[in-house]
Amino acid sequence: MKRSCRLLAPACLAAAAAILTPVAEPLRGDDSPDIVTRHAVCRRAATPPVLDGKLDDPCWKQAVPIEKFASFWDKTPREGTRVYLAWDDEALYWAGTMTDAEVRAFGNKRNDHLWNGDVLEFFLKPSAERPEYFEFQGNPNAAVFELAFPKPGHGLKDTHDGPALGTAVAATVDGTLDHPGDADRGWTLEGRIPWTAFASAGGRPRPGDTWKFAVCRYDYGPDGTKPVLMSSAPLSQPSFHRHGDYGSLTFEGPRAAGK
Ligand SMILES: [Ca+2]
Ligand SMILES: [Ca+2]
Repeated sequence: MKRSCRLLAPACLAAAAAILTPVAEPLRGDDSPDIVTRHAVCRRAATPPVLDGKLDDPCWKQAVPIEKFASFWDKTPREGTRVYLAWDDEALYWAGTMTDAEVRAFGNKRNDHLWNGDVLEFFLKPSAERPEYFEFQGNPNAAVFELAFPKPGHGLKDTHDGPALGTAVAATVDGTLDHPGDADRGWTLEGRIPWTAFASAGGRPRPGDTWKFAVCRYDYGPDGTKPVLMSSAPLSQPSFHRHGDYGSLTFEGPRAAGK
């Protein structure tokens, strides 16, 4: 299932610097406060979200947003990305809202190389003891990319050769897609990953289990500029496959009524 619809749809502080006050260094790196998301929780969804690219579903209101993204390899915080996660017995759900002044997409078929345009990527490694890890992507065209890597460093000459994992995404664009020269506002992605996708690594987690994860993004700007890469994880190099750097994601069990 792929659905896409498009929606047609800032204060200055004067700084009074004391002469003898040293200039503060930007708050970056491993020093507090943190600029990335090292730990996150994935809450149970009492009702699965409707994949329509609109994040008005109850599970997203309950989710703990993942908001700290950075190009950690050069210690640069990146604003404007907010990701939500939820799960139930059937699937893992993910959603993201991204501010973006130039929304552009590459690819509209499954496992096209979506990272040649704006894309949100979700990496998961279920076990520290096992080598398998997984990559999921969605772009503003509501195209999906899904791959199960049997081990780190496992290349794939043609990504279209990967077996279907059953993921789906929906996307909405607030602005004009692939229309340079005007000012867009952003885009939203909403996706579903069935637990069967993780069969090679043991399938669905149990409440309390912790996996390794990273949510990553390519944000392309005007023609001739390099895309901005960012991740929720403290990646020490600009490679999204460095699972040793990933954050941890704990799957919460059902919450008591009223909480
Ligand atoms: Ca929705
Ligand atoms: Ca962009």
